[in-house]
Amino acid sequence: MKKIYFAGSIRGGRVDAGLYARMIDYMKAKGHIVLTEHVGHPELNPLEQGKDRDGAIYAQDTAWLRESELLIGECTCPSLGVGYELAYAERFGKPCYIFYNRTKAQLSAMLTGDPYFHVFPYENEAELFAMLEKLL
Ligand code: 6IA
Repeated sequence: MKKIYFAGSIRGGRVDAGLYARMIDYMKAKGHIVLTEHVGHPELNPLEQGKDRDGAIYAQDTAWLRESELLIGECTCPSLGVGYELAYAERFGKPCYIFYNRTKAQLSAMLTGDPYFHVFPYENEAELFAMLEKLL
């Protein structure tokens, strides 16, 4: 049983929200704790904002990052927040596993070029879940 920080795009775009939800359900079904379940929530409104709200979000997410044992990121849809979280997790020595669909996206060289990150390109969801199973 591991405490997982799942990172996925919110204001970067919600096209893959359904996939995030399936990944989160899978991790929970394997008995893990996902600290950031809301990332897969279909009704999360990325336009909602406010300085106070955002400050609280930043404080909570960085606390969860420090508390987590590993980070799993789905990075097909580019997100500044996810990029920030990856660098933050690296700074605190948390293992980082990055998934992206290579038929849909090219990952930033700042991620593929950093030997700290474990990068898993996949072609379809079956491949993604097979990789996740090996990892967890
Ligand atoms: O830049 P992005 O918004 O795409 O960044 C997404 C990443 O930042 C996710 O992995 C989250 O962990 C974190 N994040 C961004 N926004 C939120 C949030 N509220 N709540 C929790 N974590 C967040 C957004 C909802 C709000 C717009 C009402």
